[in-house]
Amino acid sequence: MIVRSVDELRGGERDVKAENWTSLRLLLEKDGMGFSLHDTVIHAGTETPMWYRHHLEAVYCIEGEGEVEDLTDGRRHPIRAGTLYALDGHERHVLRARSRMRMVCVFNPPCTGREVHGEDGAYPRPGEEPR
Ligand code: 9YT
Repeated sequence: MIVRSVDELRGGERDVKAENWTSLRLLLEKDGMGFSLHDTVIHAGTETPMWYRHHLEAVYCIEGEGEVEDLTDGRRHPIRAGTLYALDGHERHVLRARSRMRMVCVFNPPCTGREVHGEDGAYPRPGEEPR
């Protein structure tokens, strides 16, 4: 059994910071679960384009509010605590955080560790070098 708390991850290699977000990676590929699980804080007022070409991602908002825009159809969906969005079609999207947003994110296949978004907003294909 794996038991782990975010408090013990802060400042370590599972604590990954990018310009618009900071993410604590509770489960990664090496944990052998077949998915990764992230506790991610999106900074207030930010706009983040993303595209997971090689992953499916589910994102469950537990704090804050904002919106996600699906760039494949232009639809904007309000996001608040209790709302889930799941990218079941590898959609390009933009996340806009009106306030600080805290999100629980699950990736399949699992993230390996140090990924941040590439120039195209994507994470590398599993097996490729993390950027
Ligand atoms: C909403 C979001 O950013 N999901 C991705 C997870 C997080 N940025 C991470 O751990 O890379």
